[in-house]
Amino acid sequence: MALFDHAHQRVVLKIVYCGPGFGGKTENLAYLHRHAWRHSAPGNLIALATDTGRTLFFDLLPLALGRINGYEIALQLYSVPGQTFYEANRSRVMQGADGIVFVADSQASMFAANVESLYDLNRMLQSWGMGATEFPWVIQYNKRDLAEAMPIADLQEGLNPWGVPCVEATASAGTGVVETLRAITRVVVGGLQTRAALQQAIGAALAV
Ligand SMILES: Nc1nc2c(ncn2[C@@H]2O[C@H](COP(=O)(O)OP(=O)(O)OP(=O)(O)O)[C@@H](O)[C@H]2O)c(=O)[nH]1
Ligand SMILES: [Mg+2]
Repeated sequence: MALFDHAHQRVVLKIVYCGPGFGGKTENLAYLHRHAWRHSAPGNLIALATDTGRTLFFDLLPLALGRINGYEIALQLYSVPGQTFYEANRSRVMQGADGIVFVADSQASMFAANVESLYDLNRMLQSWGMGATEFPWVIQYNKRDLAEAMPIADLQEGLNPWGVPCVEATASAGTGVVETLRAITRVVVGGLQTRAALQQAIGAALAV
């Protein structure tokens, strides 16, 4: 849960990107890192990957957003490994998340993998004593550029019976990446004024 450090007037929000293997989670963080880097807002992108670039334990991108209502706000963006056999690593990294982005792969051939990964996410939320409608999370439909991408209506019907917010993306081109980050912070942060200030701070940090 959000780390409030009242002594130093600092709040850290932990956002975790999960979803099927090869869906584009690391690509989201890499894009945010590249774009924030020019404005010197983020720390380093720490990527713990296999030598083929698959996430092994996690990626971590810290993003400092400046002061809101007197508090220094920082996001810690994690991506977990999507591959099924890394479940133990995944659940360890997801512990304490304030919000989750489920990166779905829009390709028809990946539909079953999306369903399996969503099942995994639901089981984890249940183990935290939460239902899927009680926890702040959003779905990103990634890889919209590919010919095999399913129509959004079909993806919504098949993958999002809860009606959580969704964003279309082509992470490799950066499309929809910042919108996704805005969407998850919108559902994580309560209070309209704080929410608006946070959206502005994200825009400033990423120059969008
Ligand atoms: N065409 C296309 N390729 C994408 C898109 N997003 C990511 N990719 C590619 O898909 C591959 C997998 O992307 P990653 O970001 O490594 O996937 P991941 O979800 O982190 O995978 P794991 O770490 O194994 O769980 C890479 O080759 C990316 O460049 C997209 O929107 N369109
Ligand atoms: Mg990865």
